[in-house]
Amino acid sequence: MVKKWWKEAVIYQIYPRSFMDSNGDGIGDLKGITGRLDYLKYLGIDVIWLSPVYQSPNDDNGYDISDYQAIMDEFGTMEDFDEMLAEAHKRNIRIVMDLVVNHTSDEHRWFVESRKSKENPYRDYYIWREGKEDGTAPNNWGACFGGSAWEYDEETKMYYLHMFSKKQPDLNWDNPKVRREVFDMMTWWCEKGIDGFRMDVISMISKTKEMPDGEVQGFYGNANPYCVNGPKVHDYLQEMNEKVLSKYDIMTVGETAGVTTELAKQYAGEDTRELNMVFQFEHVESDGKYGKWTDEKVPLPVLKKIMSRWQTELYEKAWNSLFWDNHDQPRAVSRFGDDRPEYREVSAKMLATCLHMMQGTPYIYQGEELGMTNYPFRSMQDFRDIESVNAYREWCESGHVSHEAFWPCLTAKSRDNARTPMQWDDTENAGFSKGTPWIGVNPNYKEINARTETEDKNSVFHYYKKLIGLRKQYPVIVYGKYELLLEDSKELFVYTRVLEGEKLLTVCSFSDKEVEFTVPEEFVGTDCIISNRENAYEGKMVTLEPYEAFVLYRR
Ligand code: TEU
Ligand code: CA
Repeated sequence: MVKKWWKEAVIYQIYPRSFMDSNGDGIGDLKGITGRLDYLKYLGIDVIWLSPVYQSPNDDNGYDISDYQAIMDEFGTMEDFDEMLAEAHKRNIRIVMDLVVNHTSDEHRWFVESRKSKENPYRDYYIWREGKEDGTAPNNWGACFGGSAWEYDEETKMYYLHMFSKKQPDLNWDNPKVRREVFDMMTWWCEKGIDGFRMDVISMISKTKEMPDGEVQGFYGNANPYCVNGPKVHDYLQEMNEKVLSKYDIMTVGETAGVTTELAKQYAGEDTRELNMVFQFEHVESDGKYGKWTDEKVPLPVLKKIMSRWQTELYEKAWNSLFWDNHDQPRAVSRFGDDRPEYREVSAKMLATCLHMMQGTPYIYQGEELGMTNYPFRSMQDFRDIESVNAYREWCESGHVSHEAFWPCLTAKSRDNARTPMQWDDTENAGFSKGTPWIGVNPNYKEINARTETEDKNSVFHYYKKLIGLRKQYPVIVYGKYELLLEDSKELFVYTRVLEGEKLLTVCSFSDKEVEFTVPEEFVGTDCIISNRENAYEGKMVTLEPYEAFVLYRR
């Protein structure tokens, strides 16, 4: 397998709004990030993925961009950005930018022009259609954040397409001028010295020409067959690669909603000249009662099957990313582990072990390294996220589902779980801000915070630090071949990795009870390189404690 720096790296995602507020306005900012780079260096990560910091009216917290070459006022200035980049590079930390080019904000200059008239030179930068004869939307497609995917515009009496909120109109990638503008803008950032792009919903940039009604699911028709993995997506990515990406030593990761292992071999193939790796979503989207809203846990055998398929099918063909959570997902320990006080730390460490010993580039979402948990929401007033707010309106206030039935699902899955402020210490507002934070701080910050954990060698933080170190030390963790053991076990996730003469065995219990486990013969008496239990494993027959995890290594 070809060696690459980005295959060996560990990436840390920062959601700037919630990371660190330097000036007391309650909103995280760039200076705040710069001030915490030493913390990230100490943790040992190599790359930061920075969620959007561009100018934005914040309908979707920066994923609605009104100027790609300016910094959001609340986050600081371009000078602050340059300083952050320089300080990161001094510490050998690279910065990967979020590239949101499936859509812009409706306040972007291109869209302001586009909606003015049918003849405007920017008209064709977006996707405009006439309504049906009776004046209703061109088709029945629903948007990801609720409502129709079409918005009527008075000015020209036509509809524009928005797959997300109505303040996020989709760009028309079939227009070569749009592609040129985007590639020029990317080049500008590359020339500045950034180290890569995480590409927001990049699998959605190409739409079919025909736009028929979609199959009704919930309240609207499903647009995905016409908008996800569309007819020209690979052409456009190859063009982007040729014109921009191939000219720089950068890394790229595509947020490829709807990707399969087959498609990943094209998006992130070893030699397909598109992207370096993808985010796949099968393991975080295999649940749902009301659309994505559910309070049920994915059964372990299902989870193992999905993760293992990605491990084996991409081996030596394409590269994958590894993640349990991000700014769109609930907290890992609350969702896949057990956030009850007695199990929170041990299960957070177990989940980290399970993920970091796999093949792929691991991503740590801010606060995951502390075992931060979901937020105890009390009322709708606590929510900030447009998706959560709209969902409550669409499912509950409309009378489709009772509050009692929907509430546990909403609170379990809301994106706001991930967006509460980073917990730095046990002072007011968890040390995040001297003002009033834009979103509530999780009340558990007195116990769960970076200061306490950096001082305690047995903390979740130090466990992550150790896992990152192991990845640097053992090539088998990066390049080894994966094999799942005990496929049908409902409690244990066990797998091996093999590279030349080296072999790893990873054993993780997802159970809150004791589980018996027999160590495979070839690993009896070998080295335990990490364990989340005080008296590490010994012998052949093992009684695993709740959420126990360990890794054995042999030559
Ligand atoms: O998310 C893309 C996406 O597919 C989301 O619909 C995701 O599945 C959903 O948020 C889960 O509830 C990206 C960004 O990561 C997200 O923050 C943005 O809101 C979205 O694109 C629009 O830019
Ligand atoms: Ca601030």
